[in-house]
Amino acid sequence: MKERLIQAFTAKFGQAPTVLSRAPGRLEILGNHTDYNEGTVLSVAVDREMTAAAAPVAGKTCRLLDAVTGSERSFEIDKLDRPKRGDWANYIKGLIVEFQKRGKTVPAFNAAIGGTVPMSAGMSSSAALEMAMTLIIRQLAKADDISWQDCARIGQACENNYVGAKTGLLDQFSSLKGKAGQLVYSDFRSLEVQNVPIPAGTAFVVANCMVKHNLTNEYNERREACEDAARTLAGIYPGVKTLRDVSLQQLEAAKERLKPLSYRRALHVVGEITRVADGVAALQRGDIKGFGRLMYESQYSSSHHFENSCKELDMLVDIARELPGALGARLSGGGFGGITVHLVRAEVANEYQQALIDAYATRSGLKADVMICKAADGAELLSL
Ligand code: GAF
Repeated sequence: MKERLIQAFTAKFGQAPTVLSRAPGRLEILGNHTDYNEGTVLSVAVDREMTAAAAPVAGKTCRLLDAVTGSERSFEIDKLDRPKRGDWANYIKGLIVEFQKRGKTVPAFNAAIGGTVPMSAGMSSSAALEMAMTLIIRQLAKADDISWQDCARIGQACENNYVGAKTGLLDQFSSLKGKAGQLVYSDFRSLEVQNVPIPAGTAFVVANCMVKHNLTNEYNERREACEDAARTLAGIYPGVKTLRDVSLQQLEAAKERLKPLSYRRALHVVGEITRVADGVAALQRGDIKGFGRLMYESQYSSSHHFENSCKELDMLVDIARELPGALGARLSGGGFGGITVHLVRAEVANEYQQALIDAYATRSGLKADVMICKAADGAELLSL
């Protein structure tokens, strides 16, 4: 992987790269749409990653190569004010803008990117690309004072301001703080993370339902509804700033004063934050079945309260309930299509994978892309 990227870089730009990085994609295991409500999430960085190689150049022109598709871009480093809708280069230009806003001088550079995170499937290929490139730009700009949390914020700001999706910090945190064999527990209020061991004898099976709806509009609408609920609740309960501060009991007691839609969105988020705490406790006492049940409850809540599931995702989770070896399953990430993550007994993971493909094909007529994912270490610069 690394060697092929270096070769592609050298062939295209006629120079050797001076800096190289990798950053993994992620799965969200429990805690859906909680990050931008200052909640908590259990996620995992996976063994599918984006890699990037770069070298500074004289002048102002940056050149980019997507070493997988051969697609190329070039732009002037001091003319980045207007994103081109839908262009993959936005994920890099937006980062440079954020470094510049923080007073950093980013030299022009050539960069080649590659990777194995499936695109637009819900494993956060975009955050993986952002984090791989953020580490590189930090190095090129000699910006050692940019902390890992700042790196995550730079990726988020790139999404929010340049790409136009009002996403939280989950994907960047997971990509940066993953660890082999471990989950990532993130607290989006304190911005602290801890690694939590993945229960022995389990595996993650990931199924792409092969349907994708418009994420950006739906996502931004969900966020607005959560913020609307938090504003109303802040007027009722002193000290409430975000949905993180609200218990399920308080939410129920205030139900009639909330817009029905905002109430249902808040019910999902507050329920998810509760499920993350319950999930951590279940893992601590070695209750894998209890943990799996929380994943199913999370899916129910997505489907009925947050309405960020779809019939294909529901179908994959329904199939899981019938297959031997499944402990729990739910959608992972923003929703509206994309992937489900299944926690299964490791010894049946291969058979489970095939059984899921077959049952989904029979019921939906679609061929799901199904893979087994392992937990991987977080993003890093690599030696050349
Ligand atoms: C997407 C977003 F990018 C994350 O910030 C998070 O909100 C997630 O959806 C839902 O939990 O991956």
